[in-house]
Amino acid sequence: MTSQIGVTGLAVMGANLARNLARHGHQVVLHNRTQARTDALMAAHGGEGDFVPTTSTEEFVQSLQRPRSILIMVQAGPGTDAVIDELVPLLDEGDIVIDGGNARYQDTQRRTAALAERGLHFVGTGVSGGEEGALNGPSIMPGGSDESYAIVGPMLESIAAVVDGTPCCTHVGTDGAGHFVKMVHNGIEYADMQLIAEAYDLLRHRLGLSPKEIGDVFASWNEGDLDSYLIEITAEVLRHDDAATGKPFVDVVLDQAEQKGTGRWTVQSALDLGVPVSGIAEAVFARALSGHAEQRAAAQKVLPGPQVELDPVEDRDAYIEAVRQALYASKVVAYAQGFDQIAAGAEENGWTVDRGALATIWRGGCIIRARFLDRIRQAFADEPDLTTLLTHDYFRDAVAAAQDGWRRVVTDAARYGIPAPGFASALAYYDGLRAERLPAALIQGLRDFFGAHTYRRVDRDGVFHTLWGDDRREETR
Ligand code: NBP
Repeated sequence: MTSQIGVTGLAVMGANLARNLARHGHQVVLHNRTQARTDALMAAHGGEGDFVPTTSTEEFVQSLQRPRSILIMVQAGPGTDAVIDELVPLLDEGDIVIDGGNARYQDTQRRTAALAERGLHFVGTGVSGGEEGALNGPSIMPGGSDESYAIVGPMLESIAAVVDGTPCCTHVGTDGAGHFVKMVHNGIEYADMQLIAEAYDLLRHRLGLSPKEIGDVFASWNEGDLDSYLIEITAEVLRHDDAATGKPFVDVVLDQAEQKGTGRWTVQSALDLGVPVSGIAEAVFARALSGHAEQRAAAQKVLPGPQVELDPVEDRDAYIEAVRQALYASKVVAYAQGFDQIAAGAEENGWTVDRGALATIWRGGCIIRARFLDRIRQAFADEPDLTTLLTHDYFRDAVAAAQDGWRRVVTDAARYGIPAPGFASALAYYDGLRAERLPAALIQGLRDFFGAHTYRRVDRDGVFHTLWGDDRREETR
């Protein structure tokens, strides 16, 4: 299906999405605050399709047929509000404003409500895949009303990545749902990268492999269950040598990971929802720790590590397999936690989010694309109300099979003082989930002791308090 759309914001993402839309036969009306970007796009790629460049917001809006579909691709936050404020007075009832930036989902809820008051549709849309995906097929997560999806959905589906004949674009839910799931997607991406980094670190510092050798290990893992974009590019980055020094590239990069904020938002939201996304949180905190250069420099000088010699690893291949198992099992935990957060967010906000459909559209186009997501899609197809991915037959058996290696690696990391917070916390989560009794009972006792916070009993209904400062009689509250 071909139609017309306006794109405002022609930096790297907007320009590439505009080109992708034009290549799929849609007429694309172009606008950017600074005219030079529109001119540059026309000069370099104007011949690729049916573009209509405009020089002002008024001309942009007037060039679009009603109901208008307008995609905003500007810097998230105040930039998006500034563009909306400029556009809205010029729009007519029924027009659709799509925000493809990395907006906070609460901002999207606010904007949806404000535009609805003026009879306008707002479609907060997650877009993943970076620059390359925007041009050749991203994974697209639109929110908004059914009515607006009926109009813009086919256009967005036409430019999305395609896996097994299915476009990587689905109507996620109303108002902020699209940006919420994009946020969690990014959180999962943080966890994925942290786990990959821990696997690398163990192979390097426990086994003594070179970056190139580890790159080969990752390339071989990419042939199996771990087959994914991130594992594939890990092999590439590890095999790369720095042109200036001839050293492994990974050795000349400053070891301080940066972040733009979606990982932090994911954890903040998870805290509000009470969902333990420990894998994502560890990844966000590990990046934060890496950036604390002063503390690290001070600690390196004085904090002793374990006083043990590195035991030689007798079976190198078995150790590599154990690390693969730790990576795989920890990854299942991180994804399970991310999907739990999506379920909780949907419930809290009144969205109907189909987790299987999300796994389906994350199979291609986006940064976390992986063969593994097809298993997740299947799990939710088998059991749409699955409480946790970890109990689905496939993942239960896969993690059980990986358990020995996972435990060995976490033990080893602790013994030799190699930080592996993602592997270790995922294992603690797994053990916490399956434990028959948790020490939470003691915590309840302490809370009752110091604050009369009460507790429930295993053998009787009701709420109880023990008179700790008195004769320790138990009262019913
Ligand atoms: P940037 O995030 O770098 O934003 C640059 C664009 O925003 C330019 O077109 C700029 O106009 C415009 N802009 C700004 Br800044 N303030 C404005 C304002 N007050 N009024 C009007 N326009 C304004 O561009 P990007 O990297 O292409 O990303 C666009 C969006 O897509 C962002 O929200 C980003 O988070 C999201 N996203 C990015 C990726 C990625 O991989 N980069 C992936 C997925 C989503 P100017 O030319 O006049 O300065």
